Amino acid sequence: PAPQRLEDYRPYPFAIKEVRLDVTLDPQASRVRADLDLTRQHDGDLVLDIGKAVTLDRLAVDGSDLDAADWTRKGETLTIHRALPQSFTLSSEVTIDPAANTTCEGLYLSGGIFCTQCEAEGFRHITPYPDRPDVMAPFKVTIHSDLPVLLSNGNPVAQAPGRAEWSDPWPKPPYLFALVAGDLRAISDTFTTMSGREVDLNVWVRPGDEDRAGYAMDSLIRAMRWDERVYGREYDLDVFNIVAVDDFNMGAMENKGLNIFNSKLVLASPETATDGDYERIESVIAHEYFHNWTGNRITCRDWFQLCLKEGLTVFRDQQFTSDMRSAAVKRIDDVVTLRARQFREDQGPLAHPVRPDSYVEINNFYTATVYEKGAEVIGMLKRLVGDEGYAKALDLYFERHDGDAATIEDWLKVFEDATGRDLAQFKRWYTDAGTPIVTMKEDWDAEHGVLTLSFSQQTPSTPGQTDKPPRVIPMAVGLISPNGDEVLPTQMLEIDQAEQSFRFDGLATRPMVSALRDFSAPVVLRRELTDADRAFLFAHDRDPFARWEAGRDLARATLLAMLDGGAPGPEYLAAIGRVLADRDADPAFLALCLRLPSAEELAQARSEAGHTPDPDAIHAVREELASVIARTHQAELDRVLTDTVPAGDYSPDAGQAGLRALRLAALGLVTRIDGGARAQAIYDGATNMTERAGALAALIAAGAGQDAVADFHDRFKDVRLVVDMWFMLQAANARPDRAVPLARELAAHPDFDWKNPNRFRALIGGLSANHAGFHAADGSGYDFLADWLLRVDAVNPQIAARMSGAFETWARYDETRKAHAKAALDRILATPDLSRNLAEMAGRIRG
Ligand code: B3K
Ligand code: ZN
Repeated sequence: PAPQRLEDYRPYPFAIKEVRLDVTLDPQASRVRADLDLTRQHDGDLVLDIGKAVTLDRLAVDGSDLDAADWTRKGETLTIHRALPQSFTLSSEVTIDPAANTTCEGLYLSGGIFCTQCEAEGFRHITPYPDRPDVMAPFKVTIHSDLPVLLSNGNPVAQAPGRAEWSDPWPKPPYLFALVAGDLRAISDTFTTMSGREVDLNVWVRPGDEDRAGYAMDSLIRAMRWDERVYGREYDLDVFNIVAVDDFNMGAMENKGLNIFNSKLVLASPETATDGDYERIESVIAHEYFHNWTGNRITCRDWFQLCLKEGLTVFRDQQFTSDMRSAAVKRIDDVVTLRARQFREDQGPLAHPVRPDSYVEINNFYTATVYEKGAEVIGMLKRLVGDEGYAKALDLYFERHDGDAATIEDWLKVFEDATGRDLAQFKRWYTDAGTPIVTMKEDWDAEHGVLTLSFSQQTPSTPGQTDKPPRVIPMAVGLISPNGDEVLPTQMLEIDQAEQSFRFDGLATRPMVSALRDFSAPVVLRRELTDADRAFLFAHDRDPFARWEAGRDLARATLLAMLDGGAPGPEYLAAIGRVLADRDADPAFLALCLRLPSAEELAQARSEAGHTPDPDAIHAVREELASVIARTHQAELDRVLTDTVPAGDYSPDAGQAGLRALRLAALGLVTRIDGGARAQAIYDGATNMTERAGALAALIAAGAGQDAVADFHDRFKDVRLVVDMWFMLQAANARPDRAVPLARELAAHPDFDWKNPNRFRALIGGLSANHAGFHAADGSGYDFLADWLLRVDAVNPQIAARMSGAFETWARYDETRKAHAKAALDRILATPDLSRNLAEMAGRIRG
C-alpha cells in the first residue's frame, strides 16, 4: 500500500457535534448503532473508515435509510454519494464478532471480558467513523449486556440491570474511545482535586486478583497529586477507572476516564512481582494518567505528530519517577534504555525522525525514537530555556491549545512566544533522524592558564536522509581540578555549528573535563581518555550521570580491549573494588556501576568502530571479565551479599529495591565462580520475587538451574504473569548454545499459549534478548523467529511486527549470519497474505 504523507494533510470536511453509540454485546454478534451529528465545514465527500470485518446492516441520513446506490465500500473506506444538508445526523448499524477477533484491536474478548483498543486506528473496527485524531466529539454511550460491570468513557449517567449509560462531555478523538464489560471486581478509593472536587477511583480486576491491585491505586493517587503540584493539572471527570486485562498488545492505553491496562502493569504482590515490575507499574500508571492532559485534552492533529503526546508524556513520567525515587538512578536507567533501543534504531534500517514524515502502518511508529528520543528532545528544550521558561511555555501550551488537535509547530511556537527564543534550528531534532556524533578536543595553554574545548558534530546518513545540517546541542560541562575539587560547576554550552570552540581562562592547573553531564543531549560523545582519566572521573565527578558514565566507559573499554586479545587493566579492577567498598553511595547507584555493559551495547560499539561484532566472542569476554572481577574481589562480594538484606517487611520503595539490586549484581558476579551455590541458597531462602527471579536468572546463566526451574514452575503454575516470567527467564539467560534448542522445547510446552501477547513476548522476546543465543551462527535463532512471526502474524499483526525488530541489526554481523538472516527475512517477505504491519517492518529491515 502507498505510504501516508505528512505533507498530504487535509482537514476533515465535517465537524461532529455529538456521537451517540448504542452497543448490544454478544460474543459472536455484537450490534453497534451510531448516530453522528455532522456539520459541514469544508468541501469534500463524506468518507468514513470501516474495518473489513464489520458487517454494515443499515445507513441512514436524518432517519431515512440509504440504499446501496448511495454509498460505496472499498478496502477500509465507506463513501457516501448522496447530497447532504449543511447539518444532519448520520446513523449506522453494524454487526461485529468480538470472539473471532484475535488482533487485540477494536472490540475483543480477553478471558471473558469485553474490552477495546482503538489507538491508533481501531475505532473503525467497531463502527464506521472518520477514524482520525483531529475529529473530536463528545460521546454518549449505552451498553446492553447481562455482564455485571459495564464501563465506558466519561461519567456514569444511569445503571440498571442489563444496561448502562455513560456520557463523556470532553470532545475526544475516536482513538480514546473505550468500552469494557465483564465480571470484574474493583478496589476503590477517592481523590479530592485541588479545587475540591471528589473523584471516585477504581481499579478493576478479575475476581481473586483484588489483593494485587493496591500498588496501582497507590501509584494513581500519587500521580494525580504530582500533576496538580508540578504542572497545575487537575482531573476533569467524576470517576477514573482502570481495568486490567490479560490480553493486551502493549503496556496500557489512556482512554478518556477509562484506562485499559495489560494486567502485567497493574497486578503486583511481593511474592509475584519484582522491584522492577513495581517501578514500571508506578511509571505506566502515571504515564497513562498524565495523558489526560498531554494527549487527551490536547491531542494530535494527525499521527505524524505522535511525539507531541508521547514524547511529552514520557518526559513527564520520567520527572515523576525521578521525584518518587532517585533522580540520578532514574537518569542512568533511562540513558541505558535509550542507547540500547533508540541509538540502535537510529543507527539501523529503521531510523526515522522523532516526527516521521511518512508511514505505511502507523502502529509501526510507536518506537523508541518517538517515545524516548521524543522525551530527550523536550529535556533539551528545558535545558535551553531554563526551568522557568519551561514552566511558562507549558502553561501557555495548556491555555492556548486545550481542546485542540495540535502539531509540533504549535508546540514549538508556545516556547518561542513564552521565552522569545527562536527555535527554527532546534526543530531539526524533530525532522532529522540519526544520532549526532560529537567529538570533543581539549587544548591546554599552560602559560596563560586557558583551556579551549573544541567540538565538532556530524550526523551519519539515515534511510532517505543524507543531508544533516548541524543541530543545537546543549552540552553540560564542568571542570575538576587534579585534587578532585570542582573548579567550574556545570555550565551549559550551546553548540550550534559544525565546529565550535569555548574558552575557559584563569585556571591554575590543567583541569579534567566532565562532559555531557546528566546526559544533556542524546548524542554520542567522542573524546580521548586514558583508563586513568576514566578512573579519575569515576572517582571524583560530582555529576552522578557523568560519574557512572566514566565507570561504564572504563568497563566498555576493558571489554573492547579484551576482544582484541588484551587483559583487564588494573584501573578497572581497582575501580570496582572502590565500588564494592563504598558504604556511602546509594546502593542502587552502586548496582548500576557493577553491571557490565550488555552484549548488545558491545556489539553496537564494535560496529561503530568499524569491526564485525562476534556474538560468541562478546559473550566470552563478558563471562571472562565477570569471573576475573569475582576472583579479584571475592571477599568484598561476599560481604555485599550479606550486608544488603533489607531490614523489615518487603517494600517496593527505592531504598529497599536499591539494596536488592546491589545484592543481585554481586550475585551475578560470584555465580561465575561458585557453580551457583550462593544463587541456589538465595533462591531457596527467597521471601520475594525480586530475589527469587534474580537468583533463578543467575542459576540459569551458570547452567545450574534445572531444579530451580522446575520448582519455580511448580510454585507459580497458576499465576499467569509469573509463568510468563518463567518462560522469559529461561530464554533470556540460557547459555548461547542451549538458547534456541531450549526455546524450541519451551514453544512445545503446554503452557505456551502463543496467542496471548504476554506469553508470546516472554518466550520470543526472551530469546531475542539472549544476544549470542539469538544470533547463533547456524541461523537457527533467525529461523525460529521467522517461523513464529509468520504464525502469529495471521492472528495478531501488531505483535508480529513489533517482535520482528529483533532482526534490526542483522547487517552488522558476518557473512554467514547475514546470509541466514537475509534468507529468513526473504522467507517472511515471500509469504502470501502478510499483514501490512509485518510487511512494512520486514521490508524496511531487509532494505
Ligand atoms: N498510547 C498508547 C499506545 C498505543 C499503541 C498503539 N499501537 C499507550 C501509551 O503510550 O501511553
Ligand atoms: Zn503514552
